[in-house]
Amino acid sequence: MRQRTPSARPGLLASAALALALGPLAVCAQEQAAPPTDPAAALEGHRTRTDNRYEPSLDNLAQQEVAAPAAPEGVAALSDAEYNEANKIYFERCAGCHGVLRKGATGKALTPDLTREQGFEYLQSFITYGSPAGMPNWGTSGELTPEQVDLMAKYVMLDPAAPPEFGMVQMRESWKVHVAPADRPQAQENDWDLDNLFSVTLRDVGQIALIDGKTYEIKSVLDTGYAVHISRLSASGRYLFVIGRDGKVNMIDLWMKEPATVAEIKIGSEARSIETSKMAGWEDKYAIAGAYWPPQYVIMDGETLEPMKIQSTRGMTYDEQEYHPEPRVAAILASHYRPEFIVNVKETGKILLVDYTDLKNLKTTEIEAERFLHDGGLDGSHRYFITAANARNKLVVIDTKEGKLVAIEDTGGQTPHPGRGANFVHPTFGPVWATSHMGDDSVALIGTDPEGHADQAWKIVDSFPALGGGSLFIKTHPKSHYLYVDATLNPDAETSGSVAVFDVATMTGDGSDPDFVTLPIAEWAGVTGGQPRVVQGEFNKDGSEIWFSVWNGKDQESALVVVDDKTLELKHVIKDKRLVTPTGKFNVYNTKTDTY
Ligand code: DHE
Repeated sequence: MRQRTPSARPGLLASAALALALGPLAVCAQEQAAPPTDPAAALEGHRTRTDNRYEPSLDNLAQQEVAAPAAPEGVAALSDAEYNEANKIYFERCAGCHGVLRKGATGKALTPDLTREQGFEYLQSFITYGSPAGMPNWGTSGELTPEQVDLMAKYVMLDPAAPPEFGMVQMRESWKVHVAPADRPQAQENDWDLDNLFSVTLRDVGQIALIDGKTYEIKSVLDTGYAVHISRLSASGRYLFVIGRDGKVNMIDLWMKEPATVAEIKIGSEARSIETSKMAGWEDKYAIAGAYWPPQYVIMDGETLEPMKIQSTRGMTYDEQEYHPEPRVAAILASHYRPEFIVNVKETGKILLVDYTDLKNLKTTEIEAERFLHDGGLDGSHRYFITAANARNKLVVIDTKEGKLVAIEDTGGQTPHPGRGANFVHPTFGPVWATSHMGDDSVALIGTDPEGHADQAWKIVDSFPALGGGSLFIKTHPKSHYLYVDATLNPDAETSGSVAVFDVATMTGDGSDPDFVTLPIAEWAGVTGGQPRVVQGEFNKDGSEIWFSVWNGKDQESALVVVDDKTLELKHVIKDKRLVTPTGKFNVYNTKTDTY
């Protein structure tokens, strides 16, 4: 068993070019240290890491017009126009770390009592040069002009703009049932192979594409919320749920002759997660969606999206037991062992097991986990939930059968980002679950077999390098012998356009790094212009192919590349004018059965 200590690699050091390429991804500080007293020295020492540039951009809140607050004596006033310009920059680039209310999240608090004390020059210098502990160098990187830096320094000395709450009244106003359950088909009315259908996020056009997994035909393109984040399936596979970053949920009936949205609702202003009830006996009964703002989740009727129960996640952090005003809801998964939803609450570091059997007498198990919980998935047996507390470099393991914390392990890497992770049987360590990292090139494996491999269970059993830092997703399939690792956010174009593939059979676990082959996915796509980034592998139903998105700018050509899992050769390229900024892909069968 070994754990590698990854070294800082030059390829990881993000540049202004990276930030520009990432476009809408916000870039903010994490747990920054004291501001620089000597700006020149700070510039010398400061390098912004890739993972510091992958923070939530609250672009929906950024669009809300607000009136400039009054400036107290000694603080510069801003006009409404200036305040709104600053507010937009703040929500797009800073709120992801410093919080909507500026009370701190992964980054420090920026409340006026603190910022007025620090003063204009100090703030201006900090924003310009950043800090080695995580604050990007906004000014010297060229991402903000000197005028914008000044504006932001003044803005953070004024009172924060508090966006509105979004409760039952607003949710019900936004809720629409387009086709009542009684008027929907009694059986599948189209001849689509639904199990092998892919729902593909078309990020920047607020749409999803439904693509046949065998013929690669785009069967339909449907309008959805803004920048859809993920798709999930009802347990039966009939209903497809997608959630936009603007909190809009579309529920699509795949049985209709022409699948369409049968119900919709908005559950907040900023959201990233959606899931459906999967416990035997509760299939298709409920859906749940989580919001970043307001910090809450809502349980909805699984056939109509009628909002039934809204729960705020505001509360105490698990460790210091201090109040946090805006703990975001990150990943949500459905338990297969109990009628419960597993809800990651990011800033308080709690995992909630929400029992949906009796919404009037709601029972919730609150597990002390680790702060900054983000994404995660189930192990191969579906009993254990493994999730990344990514700003803490930790994996947390929950036993969904017993409803208990099992382990918290340091991955040995920087900022784990597994997506739902990858389950496979390692030749030496038995069943393991894998994550890659945003902040370095490492892949970490955690043992997941407490019965057969008790010594390795819930320990990081191996760690080895893949292509480079900036990886977002890792994937395999029970029928595949390969492990695929992307490097989407790597600043090097060739690296971010490629995927590393490990042959599981060659993983010896003896301390040597397993070899990998590099698939030049973006090159295979043959798209012209831009810097296409390859993101998120997703298998087809039978595990014979893996699809990757070649994600280019909105006005540039993008594509989906299909790789043959047996030969690792290019099988097909899907190109179409309608495939604008494809990112996440969700195969119906694999998503509904949690196969990954
Ligand atoms: Fe994601 C999953 C949050 C940026 C593509 N992303 C998730 C989940 C969360 C999350 C909480 C887990 C959902 C779940 O399982 O219920 N993502 C965030 C952010 O806060 C962040 C960092 C910034 C933001 O402003 O949203 C962010 N994510 C991105 C992207 O830029 C990506 C690459 C492209 C896109 O479409 O926006 C992206 N995120 C994805 C995908 C998944 C995801 C494809 C699901 C992966 C899977 O296999 O399950």
